Amino acid sequence: MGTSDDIHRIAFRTCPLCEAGCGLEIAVGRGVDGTERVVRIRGDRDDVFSHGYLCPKGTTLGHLHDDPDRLRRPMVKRDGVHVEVDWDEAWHEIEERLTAIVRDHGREAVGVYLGNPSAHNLSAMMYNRTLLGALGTRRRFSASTVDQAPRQVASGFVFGTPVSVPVPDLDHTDFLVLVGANPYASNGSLCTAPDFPGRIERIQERCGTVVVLDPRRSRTAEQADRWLAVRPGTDALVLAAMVATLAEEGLVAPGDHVAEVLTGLDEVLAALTPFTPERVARVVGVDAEEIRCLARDLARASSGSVYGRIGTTTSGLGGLGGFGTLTSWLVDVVNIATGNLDRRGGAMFPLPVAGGASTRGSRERGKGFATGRGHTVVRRRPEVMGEYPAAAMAEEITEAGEERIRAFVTVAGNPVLSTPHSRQLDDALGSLDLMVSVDMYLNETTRHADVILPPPSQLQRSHYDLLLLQFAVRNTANYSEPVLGLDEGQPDEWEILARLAAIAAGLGVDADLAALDDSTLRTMVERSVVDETSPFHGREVEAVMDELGTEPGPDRMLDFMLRTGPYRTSLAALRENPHGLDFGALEPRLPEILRTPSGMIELAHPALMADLGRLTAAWAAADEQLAGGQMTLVGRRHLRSNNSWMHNINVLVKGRPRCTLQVHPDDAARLGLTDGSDAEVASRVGRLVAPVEVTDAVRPGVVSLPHGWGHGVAGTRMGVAAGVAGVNSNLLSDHDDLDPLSGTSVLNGIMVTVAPAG
Ligand SMILES: Nc1nc2c(c(=O)[nH]1)N[C@H]1C(S)=C(S)[C@@H](COP(=O)(O)OP(=O)(O)OC[C@H]3O[C@@H](n4cnc5c(=O)[nH]c(N)nc54)[C@H](O)[C@@H]3O)O[C@H]1N2
Ligand SMILES: Nc1nc2c(c(=O)[nH]1)N[C@H]1C(S)=C(S)[C@@H](COP(=O)(O)OP(=O)(O)OC[C@H]3O[C@@H](n4cnc5c(=O)[nH]c(N)nc54)[C@H](O)[C@@H]3O)O[C@H]1N2
Ligand code: SF4
Ligand SMILES: [Mo]
Repeated sequence: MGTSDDIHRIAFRTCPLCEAGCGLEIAVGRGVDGTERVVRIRGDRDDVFSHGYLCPKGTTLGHLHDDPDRLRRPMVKRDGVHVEVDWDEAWHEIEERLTAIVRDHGREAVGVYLGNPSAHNLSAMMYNRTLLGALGTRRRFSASTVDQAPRQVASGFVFGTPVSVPVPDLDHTDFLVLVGANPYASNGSLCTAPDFPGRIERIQERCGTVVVLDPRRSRTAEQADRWLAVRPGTDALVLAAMVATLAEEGLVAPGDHVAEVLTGLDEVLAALTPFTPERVARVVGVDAEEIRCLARDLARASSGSVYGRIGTTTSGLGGLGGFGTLTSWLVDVVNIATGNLDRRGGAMFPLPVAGGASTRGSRERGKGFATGRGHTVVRRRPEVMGEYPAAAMAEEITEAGEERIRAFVTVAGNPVLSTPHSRQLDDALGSLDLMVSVDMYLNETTRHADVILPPPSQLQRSHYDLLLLQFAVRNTANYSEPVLGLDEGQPDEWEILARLAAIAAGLGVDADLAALDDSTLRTMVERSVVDETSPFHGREVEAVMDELGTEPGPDRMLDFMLRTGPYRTSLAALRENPHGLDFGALEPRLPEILRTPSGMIELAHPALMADLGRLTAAWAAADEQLAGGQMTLVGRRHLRSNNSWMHNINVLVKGRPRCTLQVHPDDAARLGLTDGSDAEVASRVGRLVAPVEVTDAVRPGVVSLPHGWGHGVAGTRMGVAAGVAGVNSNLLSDHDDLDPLSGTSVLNGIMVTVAPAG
């Protein structure tokens, strides 16, 4: 990075690193060789949504771009070693080998995993679909099943589509209950809100109340007015007990606007009657009276919103399964019962500017949401939202006999560090006939790839948060031009994905990508000219195509979506407004968002009601575990980290080692562990050694280890990360322990034994 006097222009763009989507002001200078480089990044004070806020990660996009370990050219594995090749050679290598596998074993012999940064990437948002279609396999996996899938499944059942996810109306609520979320570290998730911490503090400034449920006294819990140190995996019981309290004390009042479109509430209330605070208190580890008070206070608050995140979707009762879907549903039940769904200050549905499945006009009766269109081979795990559980990847590669996955594609994912039972997956990837990765690093996962296709850096492409603005606390839109140009011969990421798709579809290495792109867009336009709600209704397809221009790529598709979206804006309008456009606070959206078969909120969906039986059984078993002194493991995030990557940026990882095992002082004394000593942690599937940090920030019986560490493995090429201490916590998570409704892994609340190492 240069010095400030080098600056010759300022660019504005949205940070693509996490869900907050902060506006950045980027000062660009020129190096001695004349190439442009980033001199400084700070928050864009004029950004309509983030108003200048940013976190330390956002300032490092220049470092990421300049990182010498970031791959600029494709890599092909020759005799077990990765060597740089030109793009042509990489494409031919893939074509030859992928075509043979598909010819000999069919399309189901190919598996694909899409990682988290795909969700922050316009190219991937537009072209992953094309790639999946071209691969033609049902063996699709993604980070969703180690993340938010349960939240979406609950929405699917109750509201009719998995994208109708209510978000807390942060800027207007008077009572916020955060369950298993730590936005002071994560900056928020499934709730796009730059400066989430500031928004929390403003709730308190206006005399509102913030409550946190978390087995750890996280930074967010420290800031909160109340912290309930729940035992991991027991949130469903706490929420059920809140509902039971509301019912018993006559506090259930969904409000007329919801009551009109609600079915099943009485059935749900009846089913939750046994879950009284007094009965669940022992297992959840929170006093019954505290649960009752929380329910009462929320019901009486002028507005309130319960918001659940990673600690709700990926948690389970150690070894007894995950309860992410049930917990997410119970969040909705509490919000509904307290009259907080779809009203100002409550849990609301955004109206995204670029459109989306539930943005169109009036309520339509939908087909409803179902899972199980297909099953995995080995354990018959059901399909959910077009995917199988990430936890099943390894066994589908190694244990499916003639039906095994032989070729595997990863896009923007590092499942060897981020999905359960990593050792098993690491071995499985090593046994493939072909692996192709679209990724910018040679890391723990891509070291297994026969071909690595690197996208340009984050600063070399355009950006629009197509997905995450669907979960925003204000309806805003912001488009970013690329800040830096592409390198000589470097394809854009959409071209990489489209070329890979063309090869998978059998069109060869020289397919005309512009023509393919035209045909994808034409399909969208053809649909819109016959859609009465579209501004293009009744127009000639060719005329609309002409209007959208001839430049292929995601920007043109985005333009189409903006024009047909609810605010009828356009890419040109966003280009004229580099700090974004604000379309205002969230507005009530019932009933138009509903897509259930009945057109109502189907609160007592049979799949959810049936799952209550599983919760009751696990509750009894958990009671026994508790008596036996079982320790459970949870994770945590750090502001200067981003899942398993960005650990090659020195300014973000330097300082004290962060990958420590946090242990409560009482447990440390009992187990013979001291601060700084090494502990051996073992689960059903694995074991590891980590340095102990004795702290009362975790509740007794719980230990915490962050995920995403354990770099420096042979065959990787990340010089800085390799030197950072840490272990891979997913060596301990169990591929067999998941939420059956969503296929999502239990990553929090893992049964472990902890002992001094050695
Ligand atoms: N134990 C435990 N495990 C967890 C979690 C947890 O809380 N605890 N959290 C889970 C969650 S929420 C998630 S989302 C997953 C994340 O899991 P993954 O999505 O599998 O992994 P990431 O660590 O995000 O790795 C991202 C990869 O994408 C590459 N990359 C970055 N940007 C781009 C880009 O623009 N294009 C391309 N092509 N590649 C890019 C990086 O080099 C890296 O290899 O981890 C999950 N795993
Ligand atoms: N700095 C940084 N920011 C990130 C990421 C990152 O890795 N680093 N990752 C991004 C991604 S992909 C995601 S999905 C989001 C996640 O965003 P958040 O959900 O806010 O993530 P965490 O900070 O892990 O917070 C989860 C909290 O749940 C608690 N918890 C664990 N188990 C339980 C339980 O059983 N019950 C309850 N009530 N709480 C529990 C943990 O102690 C932790 O404090 O963050 C995003 N932002
Ligand atoms: S909080 Fe940090 S990483 Fe997230 S968008 Fe803002 S600057 Fe980027
Ligand atoms: Mo995530």
